[in-house]
Parts: sequence; C-alpha cells; structure tokens
Amino acid sequence: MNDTERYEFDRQGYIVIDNMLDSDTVSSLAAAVDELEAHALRNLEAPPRKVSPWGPDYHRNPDLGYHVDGSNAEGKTVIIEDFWNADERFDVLVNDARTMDYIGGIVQGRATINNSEIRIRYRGNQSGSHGGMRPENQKYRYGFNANGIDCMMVRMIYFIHDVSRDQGAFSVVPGTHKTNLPCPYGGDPDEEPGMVALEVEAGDAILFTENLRHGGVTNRSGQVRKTIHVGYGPYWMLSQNQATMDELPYVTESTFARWDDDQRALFKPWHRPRS
Ligand SMILES: O=C(O)CCC(=O)C(=O)O
Repeated sequence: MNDTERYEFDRQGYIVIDNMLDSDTVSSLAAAVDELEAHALRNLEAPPRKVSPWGPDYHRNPDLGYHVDGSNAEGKTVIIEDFWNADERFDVLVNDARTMDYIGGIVQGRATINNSEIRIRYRGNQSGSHGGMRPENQKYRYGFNANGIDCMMVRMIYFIHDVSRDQGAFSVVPGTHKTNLPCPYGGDPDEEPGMVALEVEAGDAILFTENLRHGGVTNRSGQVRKTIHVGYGPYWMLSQNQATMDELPYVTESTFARWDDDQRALFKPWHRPRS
C-alpha cells in the first residue's frame, strides 16, 4: 500500500485498486464461480441446513463444504459462503502477496480471514445500504492511532467481470467511516444522499472498511453480477460469515490439508501455525 493509497483510504474509507488480478486468474476464478453457482442453485433447498444467528437458513453442502442462501429469481441474490472448500481455484486468493500488503497497511497486528462470500446478484437486485456508526455494534469500527490506520473488519472485493452502475455496482458514501451518528436515510442505495456507484473492470478490486456506509445499487442489466468478497480483521475476530457468525471459520480438513502453514494461519484465530 503506497502513501497515496493510505491517505485516500483514511480520507474516504475505501480505495479502488486497478488490475489487482491478471487475466488468467480472472478467467480461472470466473469459471470456478460459474460452476459453483450452478451447483449451489441445484442444492439451495436441500438438507442439511445451518440457521444463521442472524436469521437466514443456509444449506451446508456436505460434498463441497460451502453454505448457500438466497434465490436466482428476479430481484434476488444468492450468497455462497466458505467457497474455499469447494474449489482449489480459489486458493490464489489465500495469502496473496498484494492483498496481504494492503491488509497489513490497515489492520494492526496479525490479521486473519473472517469472511468469505461469493455474491451473485440477479436482475433487479440491490444490496441494502449498511455500515457507518452503529451505537449498538462497535465490532467493525474504524480507528487511527500512533501506529496508523487501525481497522477492525475490512473487505476486499475481487471483480471477475466489468461492472457499471446499471450492472449493480458496489457503492459507498465516501467518508462515512468517520461519522458519529446513526445514518437517518434508511437502506436504499439508489436513493441515499452521497452514495457513489463504483464502476470497475474485470481484475480490479475494492478495499473498504466495514464501518463505511456501503451497498450495491440496483442491477438493471441482463448481466448477472458475480463478485468474490473476502473479509479480514484482527486475529481474535471469529467468522463474520452469516451462516457461521462468531463461530470458528468453517474450513474442512481437506482444505486445510492442501494449504501451507501461512495459508492455514489466516483461518486460525488465536493460534499461530505449528512450526
Ligand atoms: O457488493 C454489493 O452489492 C454489496 C457488498 C457488501 O455489502 C459487502 O461486501 O459488505
């Protein structure tokens, strides 16, 4: 993370990173997402179920180790969590050097991965605005101290195809990570004052603090919007996936077995890998 990026992240609460992934990686991830979407849609209603402490009722796939909730109907979204277990093509994102350099610039101490979701947003869908000051929940706060930026949860979104505003762009209200009062505007990102749709190209990434007001404007296009979201935070923060909220991260034995120690450490809150 260079000084300009650090300044902009502190000022705005997010940065857009051009060309984060090369075209081969984009193609490989896009194919893996398409295959996983097809598998997840076939299994959406199947047992076994995992009810999120936040309410939604997820399918836990016994073969591929993911959790899925949602629908592919118009206006709906499908969210696939713990996708690492499903396909080793996602491993390029586990301990990716460029990503970890950015995370090291905004999370102090040892950082771990606390969130992993593929968002598939069909025509008519929007992601409601959230984030910003929540008096009842300081878990995702944004801070700054003598050592610099001190974030709790942050997310990197990887884009595997171009996304314009009308294709359901990820959106933010710049600077709201520093607000002190609850947002009075409800949850419609198309209407929220100051909300900016961030248009990107395949291979770009967006890094943001979860304390920033953000969402996804309505997908008014024929293109289904597919993005890969990975959350990070201090090592003591447990899973922030909805299906496994505040539990240990859901990583299967076979996934751990194919990773090296540094990759495994990213999913071990409280522990360092054995040397
Ligand atoms: O990409 C979107 O539509 C919303 C994503 C979001 O809310 C998040 O990653 O926290």
